Amino acid sequence: MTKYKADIVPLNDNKIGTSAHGTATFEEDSDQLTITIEMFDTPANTEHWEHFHGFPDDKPADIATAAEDVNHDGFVDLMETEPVSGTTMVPFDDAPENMDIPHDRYPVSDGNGHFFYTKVVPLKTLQANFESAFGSKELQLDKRVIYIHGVPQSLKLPDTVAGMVADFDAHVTLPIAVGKIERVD
Ligand SMILES: [Cu+2]
Repeated sequence: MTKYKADIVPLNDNKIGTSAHGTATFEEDSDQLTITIEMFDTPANTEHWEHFHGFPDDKPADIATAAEDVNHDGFVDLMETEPVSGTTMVPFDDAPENMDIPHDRYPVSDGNGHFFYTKVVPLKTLQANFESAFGSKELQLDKRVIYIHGVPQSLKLPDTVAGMVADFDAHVTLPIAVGKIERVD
């Protein structure tokens, strides 16, 4: 069994009015990946997309910070995270192994901005789909970062905030927290 964890720290907290934070753990054995994510102080009563992001080559991903706000609109949007964090890879939704990203089957926070997510994923299925998408079946979790997304539609976003994915707009994809996944020995 190989264990990984991530300390998840706020992003865009000065704009969204709450500092989302939490932890994620990943336990990988030969045929299962067990994922646990607990978040606090996210925007309340809101669906939160969550994924690991990374680079398809061997480059390690790093977390985005305010420095990634290259258009200086005060928000680090999804596109601005890509130079340091790479692309969206695997969702933490109702079926991570399917690697289906744009949909509404992600966790929803309660009235206090809390949610708890856990899922046992069939590793072989996930690895096969990961290889189809990115050319390698190795998840390389210690080279990935976890992103939590999502603010209410009522939050006013300037037009400069990008992040439309399929039918979902920048409110859904705006990053609210991020953590580097590290191996635990
Ligand atoms: Cu994501």
